[in-house]
Amino acid sequence: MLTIYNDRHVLHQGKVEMFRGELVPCFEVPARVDHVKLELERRKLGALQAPDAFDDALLARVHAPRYLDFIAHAWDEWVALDPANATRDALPSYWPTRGMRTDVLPKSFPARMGLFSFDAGTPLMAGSWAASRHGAACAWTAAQRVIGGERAAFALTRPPGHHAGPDFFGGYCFLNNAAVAAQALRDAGIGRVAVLDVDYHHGNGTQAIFYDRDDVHFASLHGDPLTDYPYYLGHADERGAGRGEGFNHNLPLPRGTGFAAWRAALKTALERIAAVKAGALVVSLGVDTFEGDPISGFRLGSDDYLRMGEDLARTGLPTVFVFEGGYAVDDVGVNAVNVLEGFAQA
Ligand code: Q9C
Ligand code: ZN
Repeated sequence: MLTIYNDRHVLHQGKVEMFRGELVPCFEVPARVDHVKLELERRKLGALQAPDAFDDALLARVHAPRYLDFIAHAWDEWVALDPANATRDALPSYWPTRGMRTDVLPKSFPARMGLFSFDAGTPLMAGSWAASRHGAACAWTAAQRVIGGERAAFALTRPPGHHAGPDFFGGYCFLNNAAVAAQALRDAGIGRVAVLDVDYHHGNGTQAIFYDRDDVHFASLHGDPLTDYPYYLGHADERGAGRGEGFNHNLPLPRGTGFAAWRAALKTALERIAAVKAGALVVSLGVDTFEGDPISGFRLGSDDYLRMGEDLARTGLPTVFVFEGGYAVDDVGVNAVNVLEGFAQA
């Protein structure tokens, strides 16, 4: 499968994230992508291509200008607070809650950092912006290849994207790569695009970006937000708003879900995608549904990812795969590439 890759992802390399009251080493590490790349090369599964030149204005198709402006300059502002910050990752510690103002942009950097985020698990460092925008460029380029006639293309990138919303970061994500790809497919004239999110965690950012739109259908299979991150979104009764009503499809599943039940939910999601007459598919490909994942609760085995790929291929839709989560680092390569191989061989 044609894979769009760039090595700038290593510029984003968090030291620590807040987890249960302490700062612990980051789960989202550069080695995740290295393993996928090695496995693609080992199986000779298609060529690796660099992303095309990318115009940052394309990011403003899915993100708010004041958010992009914040993220692009956040590291410099963090270091300007205190030169000693240069050796520390930036993390938020204050958030506006119900009844507080988000329309007035504070001058204080920590206050803005909280306004534009929703957790303390997403460290930002010197290379986060560069890595994120080159990652978005990979997703955009993968969409361009599919527009150009490829049956499918894979954006092998990190940091992941599906938790990043119109104006917020979180869940290890800053720019929503899948949304950038979906918007690119729309801009090329595909009437309706489906985004299918198979990451263990609900794609709250992608849902938020497209919630009131009927031209991008969002479907997500994920750990039930009653028990799992991101907790405050991803319930089955979130069906879209306004014109977008009926074009948001959440399928929360309990912790411990194995492949048989997961696959039945996938069938339900794919039937709806066919019913809404999507002309292209973007897959948010997280493999943190794996039984060995350290932060997730489903029980998919490595071979199940081959079947997943086969099921996705049977949609017959031009497909952009975008890499998302998956933290069992040694297994991430085999599991992600199994999906791509199952797809390619179906
Ligand atoms: N025990 C992605 O997979 N931490 N992001 C949750 C729960 C945040 C995951 C900890 C997980 C974010 C792209
Ligand atoms: Zn995830």
